Amino acid sequence: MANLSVDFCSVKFTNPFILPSGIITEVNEHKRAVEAGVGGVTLKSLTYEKREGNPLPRVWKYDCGMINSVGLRNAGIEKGSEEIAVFLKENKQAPVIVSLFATKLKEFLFLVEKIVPLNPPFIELNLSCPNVDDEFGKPLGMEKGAAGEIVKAVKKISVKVPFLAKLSPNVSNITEIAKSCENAGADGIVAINTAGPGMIIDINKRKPVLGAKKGGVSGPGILPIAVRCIFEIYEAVKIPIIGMGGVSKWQDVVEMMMAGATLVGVGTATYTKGMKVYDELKRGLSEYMEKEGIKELKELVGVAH
Ligand code: RRO
Repeated sequence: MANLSVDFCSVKFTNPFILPSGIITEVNEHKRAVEAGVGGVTLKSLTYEKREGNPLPRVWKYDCGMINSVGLRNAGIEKGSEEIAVFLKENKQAPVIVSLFATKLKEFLFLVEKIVPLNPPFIELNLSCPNVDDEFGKPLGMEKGAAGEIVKAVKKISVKVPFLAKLSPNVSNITEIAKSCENAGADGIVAINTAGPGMIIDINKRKPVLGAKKGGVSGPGILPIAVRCIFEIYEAVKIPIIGMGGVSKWQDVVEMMMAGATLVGVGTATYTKGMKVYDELKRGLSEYMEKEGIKELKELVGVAH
């Protein structure tokens, strides 16, 4: 096997594959991905209050991927932070990214203050959930001013914990938001969240398939959108990028790295191929590196520019 290890914000990952937020909901269940050999795991975004999520069905597969409107189903920060403390103690194999979502700056700061003492390897600020607009309006990270303001305030209190801003592709200019996050002190960018929102209609029932009618689109169909966003962000910022969106084959991983991703999230593909997808990707990537004489993955990052 080629050397697949990667340094990201001075944290070592044994391989570049990350489980994106929300693929697994229960904190403790993330050990399934760790046991399957993923490089790092992102936990489901936590909110201030416990949330039951949107009406069922929340997830629907289709030919080119998946559509979801989970609606931030999570245990809330009190219970969630207790579960995370246990998970962090038990799991030292793969770096953990704790993801947080809020609709107000004050709330974000409260969540960050609760998580920082647990000293996780990373915090992700989810600035981009596509499924709660009807409840809260547009997510804070859809606009560079608000995104920068949150990141700046979080920087002041995050002390030693590096934090990442997760961005939406559903904006007219993703680079100005990424730049604003970098200028405000973010340590890295996660791109992209799901696209859309989209809708699928069951023609027999004559109704949208999702309980919430519309939802974020993921899977192979959005790969070109993700690659374009990562390419543009890479040209605009110096901080590293976790690329994600539609990756299901080793060739997609190479493409995303060439666009500028240092680490690569693989989520929807675990629904279609199971957790063994990480082994398949590692094998494919390793063979490619050996064939091309690549010693370290960083040689690939951004070469398409
Ligand atoms: O929970 C969700 O509905 C959800 C979230 Br928080 C997100 O960031 N992205 C997504 O597609 N779904």
